[in-house]
Amino acid sequence: MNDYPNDSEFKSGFVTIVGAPNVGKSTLLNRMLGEKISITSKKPQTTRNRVLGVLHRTAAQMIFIDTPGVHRAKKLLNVRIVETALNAMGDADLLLIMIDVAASDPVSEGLMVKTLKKNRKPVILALNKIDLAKKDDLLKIIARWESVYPFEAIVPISCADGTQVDVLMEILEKHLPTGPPYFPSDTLTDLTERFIAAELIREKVFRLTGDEIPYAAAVTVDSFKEEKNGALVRILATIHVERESQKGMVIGRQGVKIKQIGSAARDDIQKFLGTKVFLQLFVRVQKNWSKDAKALQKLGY
Ligand SMILES: Nc1nc2c(ncn2[C@@H]2O[C@H](COP(=O)(O)OP(=O)(O)O)[C@@H](O)[C@H]2O)c(=O)[nH]1
Ligand SMILES: [Mg+2]
Repeated sequence: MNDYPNDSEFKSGFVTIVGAPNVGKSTLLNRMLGEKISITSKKPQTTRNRVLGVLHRTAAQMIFIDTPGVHRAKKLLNVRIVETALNAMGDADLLLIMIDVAASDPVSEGLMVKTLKKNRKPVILALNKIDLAKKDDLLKIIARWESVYPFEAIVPISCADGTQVDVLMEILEKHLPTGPPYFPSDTLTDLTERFIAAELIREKVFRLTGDEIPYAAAVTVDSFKEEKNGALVRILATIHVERESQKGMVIGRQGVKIKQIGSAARDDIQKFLGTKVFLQLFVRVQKNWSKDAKALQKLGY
């Protein structure tokens, strides 16, 4: 780690991103890192596992933890998420709460604030999706949040077009403790390339199939081989579904759907790996994988 200046002013720390499903946590992480390591979609519960992403800046190293949402009754959802995140925060230095300004829910947000008050670490509030809000409404939303909790900062942002994301990063950096970096300067994430490839395929299943399939689907990478001195990566992967009928939907008429999924996933994996990718997909029925603990473990959950 001697590629960093030995600077007593250098900042380094963990930031946990917390918010209801679909507020844009994974989109924000990808935008800050400039790399897609956390998959996103319009459907809630896209993120299934914890994602760690490392952002290297001139004077700071920020380590972000992107958390999955939690399935619960709607009103309690935000509270549960914050409770879970507070419990899971462990050694985190900063909490970044994210709200969707176009879908705010005063009741559950009130409960969330109550939960937040048990926390002793600094909290920054990002009000996301301001591209969808009217200016008047946004001002009211800011005023409401200012009155309910002593956030270190409230930052309106849009992850869709990048508005104020740089400002948010400055503010996060300001509130990090000083200290040496935790990771070498070439570390982007603790996830393997193989795992990210599986996730990028799962993202296409989320985005390109109907309502039922995404939650019934899991993806495994069965083989991941570099060829031609690393210029080509050959990937064989399986999309697991729970029922024969779902298999039909993933494959589509004359294989149209699976071709779409495969070519969109290949494009993203190529971008991520920076090499050519040959991707071959299989679809397999594995009855009730999502309820079967053993099957879940096998699939990496
Ligand atoms: N209009 C708009 N959409 C956004 C913004 N940020 C994220 N989204 C969309 O919101 C959806 C959920 O985003 P995602 O990052 O998966 O949310 P997560 O569940 O909190 O991780 C996706 O369709 C994103 O493209 C934003 O600033 N503006
Ligand atoms: Mg997510």
